Amino acid sequence: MSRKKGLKNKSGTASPSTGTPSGKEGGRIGKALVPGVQASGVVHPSRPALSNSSEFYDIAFKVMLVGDSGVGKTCLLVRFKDGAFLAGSFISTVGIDFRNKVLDIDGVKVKLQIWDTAGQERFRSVTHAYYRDAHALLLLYDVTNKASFNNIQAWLTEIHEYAQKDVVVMLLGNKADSTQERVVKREDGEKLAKEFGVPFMETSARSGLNVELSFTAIAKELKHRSMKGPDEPKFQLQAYVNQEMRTAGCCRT
Ligand SMILES: Nc1nc2c(ncn2[C@@H]2O[C@H](COP(=O)(O)OP(=O)(O)OP(=O)(O)O)[C@@H](O)[C@H]2O)c(=O)[nH]1
Ligand SMILES: [Mg+2]
Repeated sequence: MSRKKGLKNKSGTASPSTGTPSGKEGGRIGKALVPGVQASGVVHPSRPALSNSSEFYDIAFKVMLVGDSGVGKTCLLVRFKDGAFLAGSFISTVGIDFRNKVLDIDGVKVKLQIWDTAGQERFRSVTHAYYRDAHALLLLYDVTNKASFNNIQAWLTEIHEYAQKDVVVMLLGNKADSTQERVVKREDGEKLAKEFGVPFMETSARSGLNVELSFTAIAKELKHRSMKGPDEPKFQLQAYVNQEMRTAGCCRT
Protein backbone atom coordinates (compact mmCIF):
# COMPACT_ATOMS: atom_id res chain seq x y z
CA MET A 1 0.00 0.00 0.00
CA SER A 2 1.13 3.54 -0.58
CA ARG A 3 2.78 5.34 2.29
CA LYS A 4 1.34 8.65 3.48
CA LYS A 5 4.11 10.90 2.26
CA GLY A 6 2.42 13.99 3.56
CA LEU A 7 3.07 12.90 7.09
CA LYS A 8 6.83 12.83 6.72
CA ASN A 9 8.67 15.96 7.74
CA LYS A 10 11.34 17.31 5.43
CA SER A 11 14.39 16.67 7.50
CA GLY A 12 13.33 13.16 8.33
CA THR A 13 13.98 13.86 11.99
CA ALA A 14 11.50 13.61 14.79
CA SER A 15 9.35 16.65 15.18
CA PRO A 16 10.58 18.64 18.17
CA SER A 17 6.97 18.90 19.16
CA THR A 18 6.90 15.22 20.00
CA GLY A 19 9.34 15.66 22.83
CA THR A 20 10.89 12.39 21.70
CA PRO A 21 14.55 12.28 20.83
CA SER A 22 15.06 10.94 17.29
CA GLY A 23 15.44 7.19 17.13
CA LYS A 24 14.85 6.82 20.86
CA GLU A 25 12.54 4.01 21.84
CA GLY A 26 11.52 5.27 25.24
CA GLY A 27 12.62 7.38 28.12
CA ARG A 28 11.78 9.22 31.26
CA ILE A 29 10.96 12.86 31.53
CA GLY A 30 11.56 14.34 34.94
CA LYS A 31 9.48 17.08 36.40
CA ALA A 32 11.96 19.82 35.55
CA LEU A 33 11.88 19.02 31.82
CA VAL A 34 8.16 18.92 31.43
CA PRO A 35 7.32 22.57 30.67
CA GLY A 36 9.59 22.48 27.61
CA VAL A 37 7.94 19.40 26.18
CA GLN A 38 5.06 20.28 23.97
CA ALA A 39 3.53 18.00 21.41
CA SER A 40 0.78 18.54 18.93
CA GLY A 41 -1.35 16.35 16.75
CA VAL A 42 -0.17 13.31 14.89
CA VAL A 43 3.45 12.47 15.57
CA HIS A 44 5.57 12.82 12.46
CA PRO A 45 7.63 9.85 11.33
CA SER A 46 11.23 10.10 12.32
CA ARG A 47 14.24 8.71 10.52
CA PRO A 48 14.28 5.05 11.41
CA ALA A 49 16.97 4.13 13.91
CA LEU A 50 19.49 1.84 12.22
CA SER A 51 19.24 -0.66 15.00
CA ASN A 52 15.49 -0.73 15.09
CA SER A 53 13.42 -1.32 11.97
CA SER A 54 10.21 -1.07 14.00
CA GLU A 55 10.58 2.70 13.72
CA PHE A 56 9.13 2.65 10.18
CA TYR A 57 5.52 3.71 10.30
CA ASP A 58 2.73 5.44 8.39
CA ILE A 59 0.86 7.26 11.11
CA ALA A 60 1.51 7.83 14.78
CA PHE A 61 -0.54 8.65 17.83
CA LYS A 62 0.00 9.51 21.46
CA VAL A 63 -1.63 7.31 24.04
CA MET A 64 -1.53 8.03 27.78
CA LEU A 65 -1.95 5.61 30.63
CA VAL A 66 -3.67 7.23 33.60
CA GLY A 67 -5.18 6.14 36.90
CA ASP A 68 -4.32 5.88 40.59
CA SER A 69 -0.89 4.85 41.76
CA GLY A 70 -0.49 1.07 41.90
CA VAL A 71 -3.29 0.13 39.47
CA GLY A 72 -0.73 -1.40 37.09
CA LYS A 73 -0.09 1.20 34.37
CA THR A 74 3.63 0.52 34.11
CA CYS A 75 3.11 -3.24 34.22
CA LEU A 76 0.49 -3.02 31.48
CA LEU A 77 2.86 -1.08 29.27
CA VAL A 78 5.78 -3.44 29.93
CA ARG A 79 3.55 -6.43 29.20
CA PHE A 80 2.44 -4.86 25.92
CA LYS A 81 5.89 -3.72 24.85
CA ASP A 82 8.06 -6.59 26.09
CA GLY A 83 5.56 -9.40 26.74
CA ALA A 84 6.79 -9.72 30.33
CA PHE A 85 5.34 -9.13 33.77
CA LEU A 86 7.21 -6.94 36.24
CA ALA A 87 6.91 -9.12 39.32
CA GLY A 88 8.46 -8.20 42.63
CA SER A 89 8.41 -5.01 44.58
CA PHE A 90 6.33 -2.10 43.36
CA ILE A 91 8.40 0.80 42.00
CA SER A 92 6.18 3.81 41.60
CA THR A 93 6.70 5.86 38.44
CA VAL A 94 8.34 9.25 38.93
CA GLY A 95 7.30 11.95 36.48
CA ILE A 96 6.47 10.41 33.14
CA ASP A 97 7.88 7.67 30.92
CA PHE A 98 7.25 6.69 27.34
CA ARG A 99 7.68 3.67 25.09
CA ASN A 100 7.01 3.31 21.37
CA LYS A 101 5.42 0.38 19.62
CA VAL A 102 4.49 -0.02 15.96
CA LEU A 103 1.42 -2.13 15.18
CA ASP A 104 0.25 -3.41 11.84
CA ILE A 105 -3.38 -2.39 11.60
CA ASP A 106 -5.01 -3.69 8.41
CA GLY A 107 -1.80 -3.17 6.46
CA VAL A 108 -1.05 0.26 7.92
CA LYS A 109 1.92 0.72 10.25
CA VAL A 110 0.56 2.57 13.27
CA LYS A 111 3.05 3.83 15.80
CA LEU A 112 1.79 4.29 19.32
CA GLN A 113 3.85 6.57 21.50
CA ILE A 114 2.68 5.45 24.91
CA TRP A 115 3.11 7.74 27.88
CA ASP A 116 3.13 6.09 31.26
CA THR A 117 2.17 8.64 33.88
CA ALA A 118 2.77 8.66 37.61
CA GLY A 119 -0.44 8.02 39.51
CA GLN A 120 0.73 9.73 42.67
CA GLU A 121 -1.02 12.98 43.49
CA ARG A 122 2.24 14.94 43.72
CA PHE A 123 2.94 14.37 40.01
CA ARG A 124 -0.52 15.42 38.85
CA SER A 125 0.63 18.77 37.45
CA VAL A 126 3.23 16.95 35.34
CA THR A 127 0.51 14.72 33.88
CA HIS A 128 -1.77 17.67 33.13
CA ALA A 129 0.82 19.10 30.76
CA TYR A 130 0.57 16.02 28.56
CA TYR A 131 -3.21 15.58 28.31
CA ARG A 132 -3.65 18.22 25.64
CA ASP A 133 -1.72 16.32 22.99
CA ALA A 134 -2.98 12.84 23.77
CA HIS A 135 -5.06 11.16 21.09
CA ALA A 136 -6.19 8.40 23.43
CA LEU A 137 -6.24 7.68 27.14
CA LEU A 138 -6.31 4.31 28.79
CA LEU A 139 -7.85 4.93 32.21
CA LEU A 140 -7.09 2.14 34.66
CA TYR A 141 -8.45 1.04 37.98
CA ASP A 142 -7.47 -2.00 40.01
CA VAL A 143 -10.22 -4.60 40.54
CA THR A 144 -8.69 -5.39 43.95
CA ASN A 145 -8.77 -1.75 45.07
CA LYS A 146 -12.17 -0.12 45.56
CA ALA A 147 -10.72 3.37 46.05
CA SER A 148 -9.08 3.24 42.61
CA PHE A 149 -12.50 2.42 41.14
CA ASN A 150 -14.24 5.16 43.12
CA ASN A 151 -11.71 7.65 41.80
CA ILE A 152 -12.56 6.98 38.16
CA GLN A 153 -15.17 9.73 38.10
CA ALA A 154 -12.58 12.24 39.34
CA TRP A 155 -10.15 11.05 36.67
CA LEU A 156 -12.80 11.52 33.99
CA THR A 157 -13.48 15.04 35.25
CA GLU A 158 -9.77 15.77 35.01
CA ILE A 159 -9.64 14.29 31.50
CA HIS A 160 -12.52 16.50 30.38
CA GLU A 161 -10.75 19.50 31.82
CA TYR A 162 -7.31 18.95 30.31
CA ALA A 163 -7.64 16.67 27.28
CA GLN A 164 -8.91 17.35 23.76
CA LYS A 165 -12.67 17.10 23.34
CA ASP A 166 -12.41 14.20 20.90
CA VAL A 167 -9.81 12.19 22.83
CA VAL A 168 -10.51 8.45 22.80
CA VAL A 169 -10.97 7.13 26.33
CA MET A 170 -11.07 3.48 27.32
CA LEU A 171 -11.69 2.22 30.85
CA LEU A 172 -9.66 -0.80 31.97
CA GLY A 173 -10.21 -2.85 35.11
CA ASN A 174 -6.73 -4.28 35.67
CA LYS A 175 -5.49 -7.21 37.83
CA ALA A 176 -8.38 -9.40 36.66
CA ASP A 177 -6.17 -12.39 37.49
CA SER A 178 -6.53 -11.64 41.23
CA THR A 179 -9.72 -13.58 41.79
CA GLN A 180 -9.25 -13.96 45.56
CA GLU A 181 -8.62 -10.27 46.20
CA ARG A 182 -11.18 -8.91 43.75
CA VAL A 183 -13.52 -6.30 45.25
CA VAL A 184 -14.87 -4.66 42.08
CA LYS A 185 -17.15 -6.83 39.97
CA ARG A 186 -16.81 -6.84 36.21
CA GLU A 187 -20.47 -5.71 35.95
CA ASP A 188 -19.70 -2.64 38.07
CA GLY A 189 -16.96 -1.68 35.65
CA GLU A 190 -19.30 -2.23 32.71
CA LYS A 191 -22.00 -0.15 34.37
CA LEU A 192 -19.67 2.75 35.10
CA ALA A 193 -18.28 2.70 31.57
CA LYS A 194 -21.79 2.73 30.13
CA GLU A 195 -22.72 5.64 32.37
CA PHE A 196 -19.84 7.67 30.99
CA GLY A 197 -20.14 6.37 27.44
CA VAL A 198 -16.65 4.87 27.23
CA PRO A 199 -15.59 1.39 26.11
CA PHE A 200 -14.50 -1.02 28.80
CA MET A 201 -12.70 -4.27 29.39
CA GLU A 202 -10.86 -6.07 32.14
CA THR A 203 -7.15 -6.70 31.74
CA SER A 204 -4.29 -8.41 33.50
CA ALA A 205 -0.71 -7.33 33.11
CA ARG A 206 0.22 -10.50 34.99
CA SER A 207 -1.52 -13.01 32.71
CA GLY A 208 -1.62 -10.82 29.61
CA LEU A 209 -5.43 -10.92 29.45
CA ASN A 210 -6.69 -8.38 26.89
CA VAL A 211 -3.47 -6.35 27.00
CA GLU A 212 -2.73 -6.59 23.28
CA LEU A 213 -6.42 -6.14 22.51
CA SER A 214 -6.75 -2.90 24.46
CA PHE A 215 -3.90 -1.22 22.57
CA THR A 216 -4.91 -2.71 19.22
CA ALA A 217 -8.48 -1.51 19.65
CA ILE A 218 -7.25 2.01 20.40
CA ALA A 219 -4.90 1.91 17.39
CA LYS A 220 -7.75 0.73 15.15
CA GLU A 221 -10.03 3.51 16.33
CA LEU A 222 -7.37 6.20 15.82
CA LYS A 223 -6.31 4.85 12.43
CA HIS A 224 -9.92 4.68 11.29
CA ARG A 225 -10.58 8.22 12.42
CA SER A 226 -7.60 9.65 10.62
CA MET A 227 -7.98 7.70 7.38
CA LYS A 228 -11.69 7.15 6.90
CA GLY A 229 -13.58 8.76 4.07
CA PRO A 230 -16.39 11.22 4.87
CA ASP A 231 -19.08 8.67 4.01
CA GLU A 232 -17.55 5.77 5.87
CA PRO A 233 -19.27 4.79 9.11
CA LYS A 234 -17.52 5.28 12.47
CA PHE A 235 -15.44 2.46 13.89
CA GLN A 236 -17.43 0.76 16.66
CA LEU A 237 -14.80 0.35 19.34
CA GLN A 238 -16.84 -1.43 22.02
CA ALA A 239 -18.45 -3.73 19.43
CA TYR A 240 -14.98 -4.63 18.11
CA VAL A 241 -13.70 -5.35 21.60
CA ASN A 242 -16.76 -7.49 22.44
CA GLN A 243 -16.42 -9.40 19.20
CA GLU A 244 -12.72 -10.05 19.76
CA MET A 245 -13.31 -11.21 23.32
CA ARG A 246 -16.10 -13.54 22.15
CA THR A 247 -13.86 -14.96 19.43
CA ALA A 248 -11.11 -15.57 21.95
CA GLY A 249 -13.59 -17.21 24.32
CA CYS A 250 -13.32 -14.45 26.93
CA CYS A 251 -9.60 -14.68 27.72
CA ARG A 252 -7.24 -13.23 25.23
CA THR A 253 -3.59 -12.69 25.83
N1 LIG B 1 -1.88 -9.52 40.27
C1 LIG B 1 -1.53 -8.48 39.50
N2 LIG B 1 -0.68 -7.55 39.96
C2 LIG B 1 -0.38 -6.51 39.14
C3 LIG B 1 -0.91 -6.40 37.84
N3 LIG B 1 -0.45 -5.26 37.29
C4 LIG B 1 0.37 -4.70 38.20
N4 LIG B 1 0.41 -5.46 39.32
C5 LIG B 1 1.18 -5.16 40.54
O1 LIG B 1 0.71 -3.93 41.05
C6 LIG B 1 1.77 -3.13 41.55
C7 LIG B 1 1.77 -1.77 40.88
O2 LIG B 1 2.02 -1.89 39.52
P1 LIG B 1 2.57 -0.66 38.64
O3 LIG B 1 2.41 -1.04 37.21
O4 LIG B 1 3.91 -0.27 39.06
O5 LIG B 1 1.53 0.48 39.04
P2 LIG B 1 1.38 1.95 38.43
O6 LIG B 1 -0.05 2.16 38.08
O7 LIG B 1 2.35 2.14 37.33
O8 LIG B 1 1.75 2.87 39.67
P3 LIG B 1 2.38 4.37 39.65
O9 LIG B 1 3.59 4.34 38.80
O10 LIG B 1 2.67 4.70 41.08
O11 LIG B 1 1.31 5.27 39.11
C8 LIG B 1 3.05 -3.94 41.30
O12 LIG B 1 3.41 -4.59 42.50
C9 LIG B 1 2.65 -4.95 40.24
O13 LIG B 1 3.40 -6.14 40.34
C10 LIG B 1 -1.82 -7.40 37.37
O14 LIG B 1 -2.35 -7.39 36.27
N5 LIG B 1 -2.09 -8.43 38.26
MG1 LIG C 1 3.98 3.30 37.11
